[in-house]
Amino acid sequence: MTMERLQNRVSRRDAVRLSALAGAGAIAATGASTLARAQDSTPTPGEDGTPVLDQTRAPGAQVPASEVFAQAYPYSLPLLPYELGDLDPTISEETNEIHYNTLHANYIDGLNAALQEVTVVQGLTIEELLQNLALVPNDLVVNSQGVVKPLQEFVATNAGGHYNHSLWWASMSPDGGGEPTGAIAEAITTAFGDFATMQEAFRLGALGNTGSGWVWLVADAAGALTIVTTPDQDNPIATDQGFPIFGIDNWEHNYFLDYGAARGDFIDAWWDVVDWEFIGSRYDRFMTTGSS
Ligand code: MN3
Repeated sequence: MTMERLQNRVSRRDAVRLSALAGAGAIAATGASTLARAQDSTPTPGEDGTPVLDQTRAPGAQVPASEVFAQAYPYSLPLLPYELGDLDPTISEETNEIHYNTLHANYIDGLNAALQEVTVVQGLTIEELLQNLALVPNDLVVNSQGVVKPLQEFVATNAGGHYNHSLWWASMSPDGGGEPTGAIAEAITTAFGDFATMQEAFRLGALGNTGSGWVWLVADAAGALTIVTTPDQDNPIATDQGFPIFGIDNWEHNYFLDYGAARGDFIDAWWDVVDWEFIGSRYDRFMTTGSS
């Protein structure tokens, strides 16, 4: 749907103050009358009455990387155990600087803004939120850039963006590289035959993902591994494609400065910074707890 058509769909009927959405449970219980009363009794902030998301950044908010998947709203950037320049030359400081401080931070700001009034999901971890996106009200809202979308879509994109990038940073180390060991290594051999075949499958997955997106190693409930791709910031948990053990961000912002249009070269080079210790632990934890 074009932006113009989407905006044309914004009518007085849709113009519900976000504060009226203080919990999907309340809305589901009381139905349209609650929304109608809120509309009648409160001024509407958007130009055409569409609620505006207040995207105000909490300055300097960061959480230790080990706690990012246990954190509930408001979400924050994971503190990295390495400097942004430490992954050079595989990924330059300039690329990581924009990626971490601007792009990842923007997803967190967008997510926190979108969930300000949605108390029903504020106690959820980022993983639980992706498993329960249906709890988020689906009324149209407008963000700080003037984009109008259902609130649930804003949350899905920004929650995926936060989760995906948190996993991205955690999956790398300046001391990375080499080959996996332990249970993850055995699972890779079972699924692909050998490590090199899995690497090739990653490259082909990334090249086949012609737009912006991610290529993932996912596990099913029994721990069996496959490679899947997702567009944009979709996360395999939300799209029911398995549990993401790790993924490679193949949006152009992640490689264009360092590799130009050669996405395949970036994927091949990335294995020099992959942190198999983290990934092996994540796989082991998933096999015992079913989560991050
Ligand atoms: Mn990215």
